[in-house]
Amino acid sequence: MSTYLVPGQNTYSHLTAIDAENQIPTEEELQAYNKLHEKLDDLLATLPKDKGWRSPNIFLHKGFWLTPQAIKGLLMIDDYFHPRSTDIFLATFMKCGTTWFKALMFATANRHRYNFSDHPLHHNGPQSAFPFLDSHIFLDYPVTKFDHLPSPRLFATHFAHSLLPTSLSSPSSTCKFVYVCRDPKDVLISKWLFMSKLRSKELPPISFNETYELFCNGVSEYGPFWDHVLGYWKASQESPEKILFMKYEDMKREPSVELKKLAAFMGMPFTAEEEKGGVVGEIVKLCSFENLSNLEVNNDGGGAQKFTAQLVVENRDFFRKGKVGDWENHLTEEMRERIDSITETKLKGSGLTLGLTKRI
Ligand code: PAP
Repeated sequence: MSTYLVPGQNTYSHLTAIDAENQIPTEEELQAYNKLHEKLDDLLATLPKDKGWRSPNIFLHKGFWLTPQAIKGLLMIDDYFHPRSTDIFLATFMKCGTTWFKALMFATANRHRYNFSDHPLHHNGPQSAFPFLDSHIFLDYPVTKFDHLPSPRLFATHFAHSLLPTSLSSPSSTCKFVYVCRDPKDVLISKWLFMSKLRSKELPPISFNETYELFCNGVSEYGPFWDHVLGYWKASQESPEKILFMKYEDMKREPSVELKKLAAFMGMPFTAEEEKGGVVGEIVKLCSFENLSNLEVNNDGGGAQKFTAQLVVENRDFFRKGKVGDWENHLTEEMRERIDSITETKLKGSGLTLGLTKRI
């Protein structure tokens, strides 16, 4: 059974999406479910594969490296997800700020409902603020339906823009996307440490040098990193009213300015009164690394987020340092140069610059 925070009531509550044990699928649903798995097996048999960071293999599907579970999620989204015109997505490559922006978007969207002195984010990990569509879609057997969620619904995804179904990405769709990117050098360090923790104990450990090579070659869950960023960057240039392109580093540097941009884009701008009353500052403080990472639920309290039947991640694993430039403690000058040069080459002519900070 999957749970996530549901706004719209006097206080927060958990929604039971579909109780897997109580739900009896119809014969038709069962057939469709089995067919989808056959399709998945057939597809996997044809795709190039390479080494996964957490699991044995990842597969190259339509230009992006995905786990079999992620490909299943994609097929299920194609078949079962019904977008609403008011849906807002948080799209990120892994370790670019999902946890932080989930908290910021949830707190912003629900600022009239909750008191900052006793907020749902004090008692629930930010990852549970709203569904991670890529895996939540199949968390409840045979499929999770999100019809109970009040509009505007919030979802998170790691899928590249070109992988999204046309119902979400076509010019006629009015769904909005907030895309967050980050210096790939910090992403690499954060992802390697995170994935090493989650890596199956039955597999041999994966060394940093190995993941560094894989990352540079684009072989990384949901990657290549640079193609992921560029896909959303180009789409945001074409449809700025639909895609807001943000950077982790900008949010760190000027959180109030960036949060105001975010709220306005979500269609929930702060009023002059709210600004005067300090609401922007309250949200920034509530969602800050210092505040969230010290809460019991994100610390020793044992809070966890279930992604799939096999993958449950402790809340504390989503908080490490929360800093810009931690790569300096891990990369040699040669490694820095190589990643920066890939970034420069890949982004050339796009108008986007990313993470070309030299060692100070
Ligand atoms: P995900 O893609 O697996 O969901 P995501 O939340 O994007 O992970 O990334 C986690 C990173 O964000 C961690 O970075 P680090 O390893 O470099 O430290 C984590 O510390 C950081 N992070 C989590 N919450 C916050 C926050 N409130 N403010 C700033 N950074 C944060």
